[in-house]
Amino acid sequence: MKYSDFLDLGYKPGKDDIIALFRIRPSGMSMKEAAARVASESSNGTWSELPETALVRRIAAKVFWMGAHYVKIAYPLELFELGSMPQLYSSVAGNIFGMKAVESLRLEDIHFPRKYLHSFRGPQFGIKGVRRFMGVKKRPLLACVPKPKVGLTSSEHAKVGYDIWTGGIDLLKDDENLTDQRFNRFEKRVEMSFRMRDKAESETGERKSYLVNVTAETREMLRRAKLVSDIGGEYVMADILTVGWAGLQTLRDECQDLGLAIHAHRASHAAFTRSLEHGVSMAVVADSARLVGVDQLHIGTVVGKLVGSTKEVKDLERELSSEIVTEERLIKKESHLLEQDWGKIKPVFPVSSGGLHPGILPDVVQILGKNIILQVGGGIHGHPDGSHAGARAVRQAVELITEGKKLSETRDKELRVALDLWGRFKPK
Ligand code: CAP
Ligand code: MG
Repeated sequence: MKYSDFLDLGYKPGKDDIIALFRIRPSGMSMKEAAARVASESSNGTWSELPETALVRRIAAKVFWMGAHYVKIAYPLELFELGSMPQLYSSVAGNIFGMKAVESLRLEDIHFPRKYLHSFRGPQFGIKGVRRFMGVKKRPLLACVPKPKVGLTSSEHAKVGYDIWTGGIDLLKDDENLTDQRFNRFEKRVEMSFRMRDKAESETGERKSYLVNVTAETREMLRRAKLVSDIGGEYVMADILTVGWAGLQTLRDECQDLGLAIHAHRASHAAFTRSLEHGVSMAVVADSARLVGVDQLHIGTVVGKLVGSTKEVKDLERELSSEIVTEERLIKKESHLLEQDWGKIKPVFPVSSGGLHPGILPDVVQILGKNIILQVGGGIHGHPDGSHAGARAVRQAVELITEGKKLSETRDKELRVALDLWGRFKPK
């Protein structure tokens, strides 16, 4: 088979095909030539002509649609190993990004057929399950990461937990790079924080939980997850890209047995999602995380400290929480989604985080709706009256937003102080 055999613009994808949408900028050749090379290298071809058997022809990918900048490629299901996220990435997000045939290449979205979808577990709890065990029906769930992100001792960390839980926050969250440092040992932190959690629950009468970062080498990560379950936790948190898809799949299996939900932090994603011309989009990462089965995933804020356009962040919310995603027209330079029926794979709770504070929470809810988790770190601990007051200000803001009122109507001191300090400041 030669490169041109991977182009078939008359092909109609079958119901079992995996479809990938790429943005391609060819290098010194036509779009057709570049697209055929991408289909070849991401399925079963190479630069030299190969003898073709019936099997080789059958599992070859086909470029079946081309626009000015985008192409769609269909991959027969047989090319893939069911239930293996690493193998999917080795194919459709593998060698192709380094091909001399392309100036740049971006994998924008993937459509999965039902057979492939159902070879993965998907979330154990999803949005409804999390709302049920947290006992929060309508308002956004609230999370808070201690700051400094690293640099508190285990007991200081637990004390911050107590302050924010009793201030009205539902979830204490570890930072992505807080794991098991000398000054803040994992086991001690977990033990002390859960003791505080129990105290906060009995004092407030509300359900409280802790997103415990178990990120580590895979076997150690499983050991830490077991510890969380033994102590009565509901969640583990993992930095899904730095532990890798294989590690995450193993953790997902373990969490099924332990009955734990997974909070997914996406640290390092922007290394390959940020360029709109090259790499893998965050939508693909979100799809993959939903398939493997995380229960909550960071998607951005639009108005906070990290990059993410309104369109991109809204698309991520749609991809995570819809049962059926409908395809939209391709828009130049923006992200866009392929059609996807998620079947029995549950929706994932979108987490908006990074530079949030009370004054800009209404903007986030206006963009994403109320079925989200709002995570606030610096915007709580930077409150002039401390973390407890900062937590109260966030809860007061969210109560007003949920009732459809303006923050300026507040009579609460803590919220007033936060609004006077930050107004609608957008951090950078
Ligand atoms: C937020 C955060 C998260 C970012 C990650 C932080 O803290 O805990 O890591 O939100 O980005 O340490 O920066 P602040 P994303 O509330 O203090 O900003 O959510 O986009 O994945
Ligand atoms: Mg962080």
